[in-house]
Amino acid sequence: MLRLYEHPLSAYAMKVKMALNAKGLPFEALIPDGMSQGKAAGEFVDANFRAEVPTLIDDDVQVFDSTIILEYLEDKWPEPRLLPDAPAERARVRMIEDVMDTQYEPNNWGTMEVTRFRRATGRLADRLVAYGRANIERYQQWLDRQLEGRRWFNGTSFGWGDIAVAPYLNRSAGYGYFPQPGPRLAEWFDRVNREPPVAKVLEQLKQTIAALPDLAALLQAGQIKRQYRDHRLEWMIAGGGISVVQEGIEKGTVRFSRDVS
Ligand SMILES: N[C@@H](CCC(=O)N[C@@H](CS)C(=O)NCC(=O)O)C(=O)O
Repeated sequence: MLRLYEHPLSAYAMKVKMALNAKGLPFEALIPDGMSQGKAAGEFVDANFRAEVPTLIDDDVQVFDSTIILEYLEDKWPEPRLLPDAPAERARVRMIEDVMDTQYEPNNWGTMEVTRFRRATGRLADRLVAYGRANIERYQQWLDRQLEGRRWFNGTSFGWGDIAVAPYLNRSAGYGYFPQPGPRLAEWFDRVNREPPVAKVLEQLKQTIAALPDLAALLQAGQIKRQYRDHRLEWMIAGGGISVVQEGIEKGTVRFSRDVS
């Protein structure tokens, strides 16, 4: 059976689980031990030296990165097709996915760093939260425009384009940032969340959020060391939180990406 190293809060992992569900592929979901401290080891790290979820193991095939995993699934199990047929439509969907993975996502991540991990207080916390919120609103307006004349991000039916957006919007909704009612995005959001491959993953997300421990306390106690990487690190600096990065390095609560050994 397919094995997926994942975490229920990871929007990247949610993309893959939604695609696996949409294709009707059974899989075993595993949460890597030691990941939150940057101490993961074993089969997971053997398959992905970056030690990031999602990572898929299919017998002797090891695939990391959510986009590449979706491509692998589509190549190996082409039916039901998740990408649209026309080259221009495929390119459009892939651009939406890239924007969500790299530019939208850090706003969710940064909001969590401040609100759940309490990386900042007072004026700095307010500034960082406002920065994330303003960006999310702007990207949601952009997403709304992408739906002009379309029922789904994928085109005429649910597919890859919708799987690329749904996890991130649901993570934002967890902070109270719902698409504004009325326009296309809000209607799409209700529609996509009722799709069975999506709904199943959202149920797991809901249960995980409801049972979250005090993450800031675990961070302070040295039990969590967070990965600050590329777009996320840039978010923290551009949003005005360079002191958060500096303090995290000094206190050992921030780490950078793992290199190949
Ligand atoms: N580009 C990767 C990004 C994956 C990623 O950043 N995953 C995070 C969780 S959301 C992770 O595993 N970080 C490593 C860690 O926290 O130790 C993808 O699309 O799969």
